[in-house]
Amino acid sequence: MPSTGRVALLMIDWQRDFLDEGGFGHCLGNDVAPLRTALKPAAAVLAAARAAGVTVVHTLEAHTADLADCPPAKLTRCPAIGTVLDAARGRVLVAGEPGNAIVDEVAPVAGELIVHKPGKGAFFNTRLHDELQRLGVTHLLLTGVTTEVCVQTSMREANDRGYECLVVADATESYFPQLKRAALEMIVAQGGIVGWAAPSADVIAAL
Ligand code: TIU
Repeated sequence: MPSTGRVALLMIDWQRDFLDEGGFGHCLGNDVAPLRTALKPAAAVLAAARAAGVTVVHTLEAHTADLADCPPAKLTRCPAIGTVLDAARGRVLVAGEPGNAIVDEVAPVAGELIVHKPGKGAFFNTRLHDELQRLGVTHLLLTGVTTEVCVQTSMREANDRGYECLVVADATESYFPQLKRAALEMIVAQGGIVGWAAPSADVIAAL
């Protein structure tokens, strides 16, 4: 374990769009209930990271109001983006809308970094790499949703940028249990080709 100053915790896309009934994830045809099972371990890792003085970064899959940062192919395949499915939730995957908020269980506190990302990966068209470099971060812990989409994409991007990465296995979840299993397997295969996975209890003990 490196000194805590070199570690950052990435909390990936814990937003209502993916966790709530009636949100974006639900409108894609998914049962959203399984995602909530990872919230308790994620909240525990978040609390331990805060207590240890680890840098905390929250990402959101969030577009600008004019959708200028949304690639046309993404919009074609997900035409719900930018529309209102439910007035209480506002526009889907648009920054600042109520549905784009992080759920209460893992809500950011003052001083934590919040990164809006237009893609699935946290490094594409964001300031994340620059911020982490500025802070001297070399090692990343990842929690979030969904495992095989935004978490895995972010971890692969981080791996290619030279970060040592570990995904917290019970603090990430997918709409598809078999895809979560496969994503975790492919990350650690071949001697950690993308990085490592460990249960929250081990990560908390190490912090
Ligand atoms: N659909 C799905 O599984 N995920 C996403 O669209 N975004 C994230 O994973 N955050």
